Amino acid sequence: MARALSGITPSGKLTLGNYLGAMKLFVKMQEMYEMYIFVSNLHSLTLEQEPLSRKKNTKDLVAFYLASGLDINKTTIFLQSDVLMHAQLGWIMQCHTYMGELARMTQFKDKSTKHSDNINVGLFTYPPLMVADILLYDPVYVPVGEDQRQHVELTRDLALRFNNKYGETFVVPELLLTKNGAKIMSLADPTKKMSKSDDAGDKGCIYLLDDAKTITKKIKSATTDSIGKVNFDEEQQPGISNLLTIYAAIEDISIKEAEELFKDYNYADFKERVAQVVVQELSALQASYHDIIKNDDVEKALNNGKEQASKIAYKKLMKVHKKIGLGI
Ligand code: ATP
Ligand code: LTN
Repeated sequence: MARALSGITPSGKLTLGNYLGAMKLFVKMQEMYEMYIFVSNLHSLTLEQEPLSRKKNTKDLVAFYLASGLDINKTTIFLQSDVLMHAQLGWIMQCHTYMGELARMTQFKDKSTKHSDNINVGLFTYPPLMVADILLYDPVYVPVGEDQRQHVELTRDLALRFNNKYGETFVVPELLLTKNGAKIMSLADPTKKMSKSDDAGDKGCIYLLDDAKTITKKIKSATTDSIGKVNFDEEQQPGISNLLTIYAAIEDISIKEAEELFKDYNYADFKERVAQVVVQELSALQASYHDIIKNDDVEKALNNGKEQASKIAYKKLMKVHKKIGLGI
């Protein structure tokens, strides 16, 4: 089975976007690939967050991986900080990356504009750490959203650069765009991505732990348009298109099928129906999340993940050390 690897950063409360766009996809992928899924908590240090909230977001992320259906017999789930080799290969990768390459990264430009009071060096050198996260495990595929494309391209460049300079060391991974998973937009401003670290996002975001009343209220007040017909048209009707995307992703049907289903609905009835399926899906997810927390399943998964991931990462790091002349 080919290997695939991805991670999510515990930078805030998880949203419906993370679930439909990433987690649900990982669950499907574990039937086809040998999956490595981790919590990129070292990356979360680039943005300010209270330690207790980082801790809770981290534990919740693992609990939701499990609640979504990731199975530790098929997927290795681990914390980035539990596998010390990430930081070490990250340093080695920094020393093979040019300033110009990092200065081009649009995520750095976006995040440093958004968080102009905290432009720390880590925000700039984050991509070589992501390169290390990937190359330690030799995955063939890296499923991520469009926003991570540049980072995966850098990973390919560095893998090739390293292999050419020191001899075959890393598998050159391929980007697997998660665009088949849904891209969920903010309910308040459907031209922007629903994002967990968006401070103004509360109204626009459905959080995975929101209760039924809150979810329904948010969906009912989602921004739409004055056209009055349920169509999928991201340009003219971004709000309605977003709700169709959410419905289709939850029901596992195509957007076309969802469009057909609702073609005679008015907006109020359509929103009502979307709210129902979201509430239904998230109630089940939440029930499973609470069981997982209660049974210490997070700790079990992470102990197992740490051990398995460390073995592979250690072997790869030692190979790198040898190639570049560390040690005698
Ligand atoms: P941040 O606000 O910290 O950038 P985020 O909520 O945008 O966080 P990430 O941690 O960057 O999420 O992404 C984790 C995974 O979830 C990625 O694979 C990403 O593509 C996916 N994802 C995040 N938001 C959405 C969304 N709105 N729609 C679809 N997928 C999403
Ligand atoms: N940067 C990613 C999370 C991430 C990741 C990775 C994804 C960190 N390291 C390695 C895939 C592979 C994000 O913020 N979405």
